[in-house]
Amino acid sequence: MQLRSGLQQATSSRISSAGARAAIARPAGPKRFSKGVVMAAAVAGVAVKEVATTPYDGQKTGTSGLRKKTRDFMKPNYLANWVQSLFNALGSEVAGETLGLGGDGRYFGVEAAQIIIKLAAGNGFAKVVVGRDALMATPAMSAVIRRRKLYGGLIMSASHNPGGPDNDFGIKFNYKAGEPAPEKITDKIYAETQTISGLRVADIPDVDLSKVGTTRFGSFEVEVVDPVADYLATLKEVFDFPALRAFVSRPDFTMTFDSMHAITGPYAKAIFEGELGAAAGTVVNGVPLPDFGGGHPDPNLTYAHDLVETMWAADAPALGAASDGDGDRNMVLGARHFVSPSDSVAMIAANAADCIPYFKGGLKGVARSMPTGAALDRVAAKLKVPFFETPTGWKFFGNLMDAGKCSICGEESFGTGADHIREKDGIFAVLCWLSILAHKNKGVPAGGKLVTVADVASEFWSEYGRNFFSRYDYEECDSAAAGRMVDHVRSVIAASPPGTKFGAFTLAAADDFAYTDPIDGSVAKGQGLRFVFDDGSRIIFRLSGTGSSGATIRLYIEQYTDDKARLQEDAQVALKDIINVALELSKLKEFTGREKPTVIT
Ligand code: VG1
Ligand code: CO
Repeated sequence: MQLRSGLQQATSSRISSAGARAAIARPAGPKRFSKGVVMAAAVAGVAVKEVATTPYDGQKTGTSGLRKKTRDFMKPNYLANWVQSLFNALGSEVAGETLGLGGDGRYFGVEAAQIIIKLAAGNGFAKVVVGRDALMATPAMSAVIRRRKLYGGLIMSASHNPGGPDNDFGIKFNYKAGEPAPEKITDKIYAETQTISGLRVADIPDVDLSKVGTTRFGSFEVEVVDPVADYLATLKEVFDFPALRAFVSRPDFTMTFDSMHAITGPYAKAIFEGELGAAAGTVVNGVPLPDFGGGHPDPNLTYAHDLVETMWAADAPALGAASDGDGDRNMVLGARHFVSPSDSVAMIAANAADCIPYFKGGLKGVARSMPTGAALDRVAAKLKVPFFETPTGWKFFGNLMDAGKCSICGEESFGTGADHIREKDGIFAVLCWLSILAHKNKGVPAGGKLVTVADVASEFWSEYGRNFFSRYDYEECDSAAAGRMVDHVRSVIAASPPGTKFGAFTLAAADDFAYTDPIDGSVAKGQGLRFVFDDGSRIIFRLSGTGSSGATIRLYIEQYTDDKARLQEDAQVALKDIINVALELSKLKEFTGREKPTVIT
């Protein structure tokens, strides 16, 4: 509770009179503070303290929110500074509005929620809707914002980063349509954090977040809600739950879902075991723990190793899946079969209209992030729907969806989603795969051979060919060394005109990816160094924007084949040559001293 004592330490607090005035709209533009000013009540009946503060360095939003060490977030006013900066950036818009709030259950979440509630009341919000025990998965927050028409929501999560006092905490803001805040908002927040001088804190007690119900302070309300209900209602509008229930209850079908001790436990239990009637115990590691059981809640082949073992066993279930800390990522596996996320989004898109009621009328368009494998491009061409290639990070999909140009989108980083909400959605992806399997197995009698995940993949590859894809992560490298490697790769790009040979590959183009949003014209530059070869193969380098210390280098590799004899090849074998080209041209080992990546996908 260091942070709260930080608020209390402030010497320049003033309590304003708690008059019976209605909410006062603050003037547009950032709010500036001057010592000793008595603040007006932001909401009728609530006294507001003005608390002096000073800026912290480096409160810059990365790919998805602000992520730092938990101990940084626990420093006096660290979280409050960022939240107040957000409210300053939003200006008078927030007066009388309702804010959503919740997080992935990691350490410091409940304390953080109490701080945020006081700031929301102090800044003129009329109401906060918060998940019970301050819990709310990222996709669920997006659903809550949309269903309840909230002004926006704050998600307390560092997603797939480990949690606990010695690991990471994070915060992100989602806006009116449920989408991650666009860069024009996050840039403003950062500017505010550099000059912040005061906090507007409502003088109200902590709220009991353990029980569903409403607490009132004057005309300010805090409503504690079941974190699952709205999200489930949204998913019921997308999928045919009775059909899925019938399929899941087949005695010859089994599945397992690993919540990795993170937020999806309560959701997965309610949906798979409750609504769909899967056997008790289908959901494993289903109780959210403040430190995720000491694990790394990132659903990939390295960190979800228990699930991988289960799925490679002789008696493996037909479907296995896992999700990350905040529930927006998914990994999908069949028995002894890994579905690459780049393929997963393409396979879902190819089958969506036939298998999922929400997409019955066809897709409006599809989108993927630039480093994501290009299988989805082929599906778009076949379906004759618009296709978009965006920078890494979900915030770039929001505008396309709001404009009705994109139904399904995905990222290679285990992110899959659709326009039912504005976030990637782990459980949604699993329900998509269940829907595909349910549809393809409709005519299979009990005891017959079920169509498997591997069968769905093979069928797709024989139709479209296969985009082999792999990502190498070099986590927590020395930042300066990583920077030097990036500079070197830039110099290689500058010196390599089309036609340059790299091993057996001939360069078609190389650049630093930039994106112009087709809806609002905003431009995002410096989004990844890419080499595209004349056979469509690609090598991409990016620095991660979600880490909390050091630099994580991501190397993405892709190569296409329509050679029927090679479709089932192991991706690492298929990509061996091009991976070597990437390591050589970047001198990655030389610059970083790393012999091997930390994670291979
Ligand atoms: C990573 C992924 C990116 C994803 C982001 C947030 O970003 O590469 O695709 O959108 O994490 O995911 P970066 O900058 O580290 O490469 V989540 O589930 O952590 O909110
Ligand atoms: Co996440």
